[in-house]
Amino acid sequence: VLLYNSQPSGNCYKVRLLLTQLGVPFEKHEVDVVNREGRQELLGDKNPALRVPVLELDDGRHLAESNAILWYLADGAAYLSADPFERAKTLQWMFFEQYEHEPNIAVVRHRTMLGHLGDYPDSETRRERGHGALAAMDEHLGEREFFVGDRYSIADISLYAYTHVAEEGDFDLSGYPAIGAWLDRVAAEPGHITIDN
Ligand SMILES: N[C@@H](CCC(=O)N[C@@H](CS)C(=O)NCC(=O)O)C(=O)O
Repeated sequence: VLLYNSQPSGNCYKVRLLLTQLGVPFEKHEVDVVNREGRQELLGDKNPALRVPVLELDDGRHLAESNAILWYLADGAAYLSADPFERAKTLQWMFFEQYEHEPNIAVVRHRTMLGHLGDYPDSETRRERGHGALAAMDEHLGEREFFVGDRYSIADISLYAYTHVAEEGDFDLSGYPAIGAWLDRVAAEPGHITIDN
């Protein structure tokens, strides 16, 4: 398979991590996520949102949205439960990731890395909401090892991607001990790779 990729993107890292843990070989096509020039030509017929990640299957079909890609790749494997309730719980946490977590933590990190944080009036609101998401995660993880069904799954991969680099957005994680322990557990999973891989 081919992955339209941005190396620092947590959304793309989710897919690289799962592909690696599944042992699926893949190639990367690097896309500049700051400069939008040529994006329509490159991704127009592959992802209506013109964003990465986009996975190109060997038969030429394309799939976008990081969590949809995780779901497709993990279905039938150990990283996604076969139990209907646990599958719905997995979706619950992946929607949480896209609504409560990523728009706040990933956006603040991105702006911080580019030195633009202060240019946006909503940055502090996003930081507060990001902390709200982290507090919810910390409470959930206080009683369990992983997000769903007490085993590592794509819910963990989805939430790990931007949590483990939250400090690049100046989110202090020291007040979230259960998240700290969970980050270590995820990083100790067989086949784990870091975001620079
Ligand atoms: N909801 C999408 C978000 C994808 C996304 O925001 N991709 C960013 C990189 S992390 C991107 O392509 N940005 C370029 C742009 O918006 O022009 C997902 O989960 O895959």
